[in-house]
Amino acid sequence: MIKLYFGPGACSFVPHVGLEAIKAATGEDFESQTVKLHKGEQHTPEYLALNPLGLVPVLVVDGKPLTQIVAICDYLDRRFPQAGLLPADPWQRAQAMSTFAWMNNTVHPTFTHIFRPTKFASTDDSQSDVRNMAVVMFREHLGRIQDMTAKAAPFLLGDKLSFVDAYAVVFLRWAGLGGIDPASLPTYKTYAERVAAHPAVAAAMAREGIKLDTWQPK
Ligand SMILES: N[C@@H](CCC(=O)N[C@@H](CS)C(=O)NCC(=O)O)C(=O)O
Repeated sequence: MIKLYFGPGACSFVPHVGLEAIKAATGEDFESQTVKLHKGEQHTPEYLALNPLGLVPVLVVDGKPLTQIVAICDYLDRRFPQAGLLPADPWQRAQAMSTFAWMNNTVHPTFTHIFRPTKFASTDDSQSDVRNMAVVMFREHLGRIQDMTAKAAPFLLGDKLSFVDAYAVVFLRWAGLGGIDPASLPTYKTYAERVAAHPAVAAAMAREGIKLDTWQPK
């Protein structure tokens, strides 16, 4: 049995979408458990036993925990290749992993500096500086993703939904929360609306109780 621990709207959305796509393609069902990050549920002894880093996602497979999005998604794709969540061709797969790794190790941590500047600086002024710099960097990363979405056909890797599409949706949602108007990224926004309409993405959004549009003008 497979079980996903996820935080609504968090990066755990990426494997969550994958599990929905796998269910649709293979019939393999999964269990899920919400971790309320704002309530600190990631720091309970029970959760830390699964992931000592106190982060979502965790995928538990037959009672054994697996952490880190890239590792979880690689595992899911190798176990359920029928879902087509990553390319089968070695070169195309490596190219997809290159984008996926960049999203996970660069774009994602940039947003962490916006959302939790207290992790990176100790005074109000320095935290505000960290946040402002990170907004500029995050906007640049989103511009790079928008360039990719301009070539999406209809998804980033071609005709099949993949993990990088799910990550792209996460980032556009975070952009709105970080004060970046998604209307300033029109091609990306149109692409994300298309991805959000995919049944696997819509099912994961419904379970998490989230919407694509998070932007609130001041
Ligand atoms: N590199 C990790 C990043 C995981 C991560 O940053 N998770 C965030 C949510 S997007 C989290 O659990 N944050 C909780 C906290 O910081 O307390 C992965 O790929 O799984």
